[in-house]
Amino acid sequence: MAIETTLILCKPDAVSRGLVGDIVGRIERRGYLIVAMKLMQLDGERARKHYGEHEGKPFFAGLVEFITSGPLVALAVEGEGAVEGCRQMIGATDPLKAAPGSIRADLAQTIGRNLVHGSDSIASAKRELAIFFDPSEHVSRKHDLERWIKE
Ligand code: D4T
Repeated sequence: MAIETTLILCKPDAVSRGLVGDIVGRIERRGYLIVAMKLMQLDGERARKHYGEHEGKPFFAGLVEFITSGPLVALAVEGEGAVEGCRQMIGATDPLKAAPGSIRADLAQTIGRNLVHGSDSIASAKRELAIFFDPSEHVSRKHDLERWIKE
């Protein structure tokens, strides 16, 4: 494993339901480090870019409509194996299939309103982070990394 950076989105349903603090709190308590974070409203172009792999699928239009429907909170999250670790914390796409204790199992009911996005690979994380953040928006948490993460 290595220190990785992943993109986490608290989608518009999470913001609307007031669950951002809960979700961010779980990420922080796991020990992952937030290196960038912002509340923003996504435009259609960026939404289609982010969900490009799903273009042509029956749920694509609804997905873009939903992710652009209200503000979301985007985070760049850093830590040892953070891509896989965050996916574990988030749980399976369908909340009914998500592991107990995961964000989706605890807080969501349906696949179309599953609260959170987490990059599914290091390559996706790199591509997706560039959609949401300029490199200059990432802050260094080197000091915290050295203090809190030990192999
Ligand atoms: P995201 O990308 O939001 O972290 O979700 P996952 O990585 O867990 O799942 P995904 O990429 O397969 O799906 C992206 C997004 O589309 C919604 N969705 C998905 C949907 O509304 N209906 C569906 O049938 C599927 C497969 C939910 C998440």
